[in-house]
Amino acid sequence: MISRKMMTSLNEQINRELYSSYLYLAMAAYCQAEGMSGMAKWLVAQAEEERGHAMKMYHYLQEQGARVVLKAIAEPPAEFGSPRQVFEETLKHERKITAWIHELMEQAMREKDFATQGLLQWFVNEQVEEESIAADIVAKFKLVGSDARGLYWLDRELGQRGG
Ligand code: OFO
Repeated sequence: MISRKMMTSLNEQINRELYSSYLYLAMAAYCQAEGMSGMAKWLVAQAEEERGHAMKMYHYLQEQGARVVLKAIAEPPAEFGSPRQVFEETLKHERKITAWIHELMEQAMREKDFATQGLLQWFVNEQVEEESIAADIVAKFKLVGSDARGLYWLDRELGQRGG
């Protein structure tokens, strides 16, 4: 059993993960419209991964006999300026998500909720990976600058990601 407060916090995080999924899907649609189909493919896969994160918390709440309550998902932007800005935004977004996960962990520690700490440890580790991958892509964008061949290569490279 988990506290009511923890239940509310995890429900809020489900909403943030679903928003992440929606945001990445919006970014994918933008990149596709910009002719960057490899980047779009990467972002669609990322959107699916975020839905998986939401579902992980969804199932956990149910296993704990707690109630899942879904709230409205905010509208993501449709324009991002450039593909490079899409990935800079991705990194910023992931850092924000990491901060929220850490806040949840702090709450679970305060409440001595060991089961939720176990769940959140998975997310803490996952965020290290999420940030590192996004930072790596941003670094590659900086490297290629506005070189068309470089961008073509980066698009192909990101398109290698499996769904
Ligand atoms: Fe769910 O990790 Fe990204 O947002």
